Amino acid sequence: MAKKTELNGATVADTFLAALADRGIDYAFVNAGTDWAPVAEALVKISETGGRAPKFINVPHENTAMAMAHGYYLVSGKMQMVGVHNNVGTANALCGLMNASHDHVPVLLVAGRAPITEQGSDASREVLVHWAQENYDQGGIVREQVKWDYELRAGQEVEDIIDRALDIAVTAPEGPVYLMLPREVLTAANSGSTAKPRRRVFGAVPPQPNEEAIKEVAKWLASAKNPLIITSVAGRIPENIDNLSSLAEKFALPVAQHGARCVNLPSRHPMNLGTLTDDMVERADVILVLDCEIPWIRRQTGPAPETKVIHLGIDPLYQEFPIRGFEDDLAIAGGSLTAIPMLQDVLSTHLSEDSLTVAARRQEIVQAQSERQALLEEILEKSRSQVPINPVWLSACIDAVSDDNTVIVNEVGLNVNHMELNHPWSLFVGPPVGGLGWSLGAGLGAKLAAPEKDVIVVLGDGAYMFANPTPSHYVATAENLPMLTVVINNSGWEAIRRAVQSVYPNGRAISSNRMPLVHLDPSPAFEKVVEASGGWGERVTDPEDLIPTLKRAWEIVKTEKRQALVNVICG
Ligand SMILES: Cc1ncc(C[n+]2csc(CCOP(=O)(O)OP(=O)(O)O)c2C)c(N)n1
Ligand SMILES: [Mg+2]
Repeated sequence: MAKKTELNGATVADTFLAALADRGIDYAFVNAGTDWAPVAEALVKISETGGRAPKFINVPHENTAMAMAHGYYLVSGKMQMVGVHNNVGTANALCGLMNASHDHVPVLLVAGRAPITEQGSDASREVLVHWAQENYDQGGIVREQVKWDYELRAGQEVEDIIDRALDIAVTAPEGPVYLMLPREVLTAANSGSTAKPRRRVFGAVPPQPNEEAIKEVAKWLASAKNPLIITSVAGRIPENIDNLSSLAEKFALPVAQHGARCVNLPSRHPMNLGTLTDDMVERADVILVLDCEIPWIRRQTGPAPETKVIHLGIDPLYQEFPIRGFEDDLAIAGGSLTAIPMLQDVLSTHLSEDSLTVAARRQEIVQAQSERQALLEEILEKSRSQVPINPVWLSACIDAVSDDNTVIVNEVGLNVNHMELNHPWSLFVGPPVGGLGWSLGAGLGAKLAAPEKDVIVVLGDGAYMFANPTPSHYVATAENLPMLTVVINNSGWEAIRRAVQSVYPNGRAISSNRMPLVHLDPSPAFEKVVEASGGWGERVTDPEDLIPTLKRAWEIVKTEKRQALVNVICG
């Protein structure tokens, strides 16, 4: 006869939930399985007895759940939990996990385990799948993408295990951690009915840059004629936007962005050169690569041999990449939050902001910026009436209907050079590993973290189909998270067409009538998919209709609190 599971006394599951809530895990984005039975039981007990637990949100795809935790963190800086079903749920979460890992986003990913006993406990195996759902090494599925993985064992203090997981996840470089919970352990009685409190702040203080090394950088920058700062994510730390603005402005140090995933400088900052171009790299005599994984594309460009190159970041060598061969004269491990003001202080002792060098450079940059602006306007003018709609025009239209309260989550296709983005929350771009299907979930997480903000997700037609649209639209309605989705629909995978063109510029595929592997036609009526969850959808083909349709969609999102989708037929 099996032992009776605990009905009234405290179980490990109760303590687990209370400990999470006490540690600031407000949400659990969960896609459950048979392994989650003890948690379902504990949640009801907790609600009846006034206990504490994160709010559980049912998310009908693991990738979406991962992306929700990801988006939530980007907007709030607060780590959350994702719950999945043993090995199979873990497999489905893996792409989202890679996105979090390479974007340095901490997430507590919790997976059940198939019951480890065949008999002898109420938690023992009761369905066929429990045999095949046990892996020899379940943690091995995720080990390359997480900073820590562990299985909670019988008799262990659950709070200590959670604390260890959270400490590791939030310590820079941040990243996901993986905890497995066997059903037998969760159902076991736990004598301590209240979770042990947490005494100190989470994680370790990030490494500080070496002062001597910063002095060296300041010396090089002070004597540079054409210095250049390249970044992709410095602005992920909101204070960095002001600090970098001040450093760049004071000493006329231009900033270009390569693979920017956030706002690093306000768009109209005089030193913001926008997207990096090859000639900027080739012309510079000192380059500071600041919080940037991929500063340029090596097969295409690179600094001159005498150019001094500095890489600065928490891990300036990006050891997560097996190969990364960007040259440098100095690599400095340290947090940019400290490094930027430190550099500004030291640079002030070498270079006066009123010096002739700085004044001349400022003048030159002002001139170059006005030429750049004129060119951008010319490009925009040409795109304005093109059919099918040009993504440049779409970017400008999205900009036109956005304001300081807008959060843009972009997976594929926006041209930020045609937009004005000024705040830390104005833009979040998909992770560098590019596991498609991220942005709908990330947008939902962003909206949950900042319900007062207006969230717009912009993604390609390919990305939309990767993003589990039915689960995502379902969550938007079920959890009251209305947002606007804009699909840049070119009926295919333009990225693949570009790759073929790049590798075989004179090849057969590029001149064939229909290139293989790139077409997604007939294109589905995505505007109807959102209707299935009570949303509003519209398709736009005429560039003149774009702004009015986007405005109408926003109106529905903001006043009716209904999600909306605009399917933009693009070239
Ligand atoms: C999970 C995943 N599978 C496949 C790819 C390879 N891939 C990169 S871009 C791309 C096409 C994206 O299509 P879409 O969103 O329509 O953007 P477009 O290329 O048309 O601009 C694909 C399939 C990927 N990055 N991630
Ligand atoms: Mg496409």
